[in-house]
Amino acid sequence: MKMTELIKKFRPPAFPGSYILSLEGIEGAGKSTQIVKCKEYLESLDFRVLVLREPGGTSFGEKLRQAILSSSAEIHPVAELHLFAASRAQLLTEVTLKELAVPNTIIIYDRYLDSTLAYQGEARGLGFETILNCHSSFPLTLVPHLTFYLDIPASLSQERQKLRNSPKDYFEKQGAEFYQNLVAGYNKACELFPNRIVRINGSQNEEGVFEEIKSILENLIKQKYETTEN
Ligand code: Z5A
Repeated sequence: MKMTELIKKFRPPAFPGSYILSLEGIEGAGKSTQIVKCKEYLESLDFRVLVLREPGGTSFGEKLRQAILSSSAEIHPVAELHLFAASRAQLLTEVTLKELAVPNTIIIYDRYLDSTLAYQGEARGLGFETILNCHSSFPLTLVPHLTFYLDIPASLSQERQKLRNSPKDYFEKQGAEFYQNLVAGYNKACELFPNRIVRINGSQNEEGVFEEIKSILENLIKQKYETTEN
């Protein structure tokens, strides 16, 4: 299927008053840090908030996560793509769609489709069309209502990884070029989905990053109340 036709297939699920958000970015961009802050903030506004991580989030998905991230063998990019898609489909049906049916729920994804576009599509060289074609059947056509892309340069990612000083996983062992390609991949994803993905300057301090995210969340919530009142 052609790219223009393909893109039209991707839509957020329609559950009144409930939303999916996702946070994206290269390693060390600050996704986990900001997710904690978002959850706390949204709960203070009486939303029911669930955080899910990809790959993972179900017992099947966590086994896939372990298999990928601890792999000492090189995994073929097509195999990687299908493993991430399998974990995603399971998480959507086993958890996300059921939980979203409860009104006032916000599900925050720590990585989603844009990670596959950047990692497997760009850095692993499969191309965006291959990734989107693989996701062109339900439930994989579901996308978040809003995605925050925490934009940091590859050099800052390496610095933050060094500071953390933990053993490197499968992807963290890749070289500098891989990280440059990831940044290029995220930039392309932002161009492809300009209404869904909001770019945030992730090089600021934690509070600065959260202030930007919070102001966008405030707008989303305001819209929700305006829609409910009309
Ligand atoms: N992957 C894929 O290839 N395809 C797919 O479709 C999907 C995933 C879904 C999952 O790894 C791997 O799977 C991932 C892509 C691949 N690659 N890797 N590796 P993961 O979930 O284990 O790892 P991660 O998502 O990259 O998490 P991370 O490295 O922990 O990054 P983060 O959550 O964005 O960052 P953080 O933990 O919030 O912060 C990192 C450090 O920086 C920490 O010490 C913080 O205190 C510090 N930090 C955070 N924000 C700031 C600011 N603003 N200033 C200064 N310091 C900060």
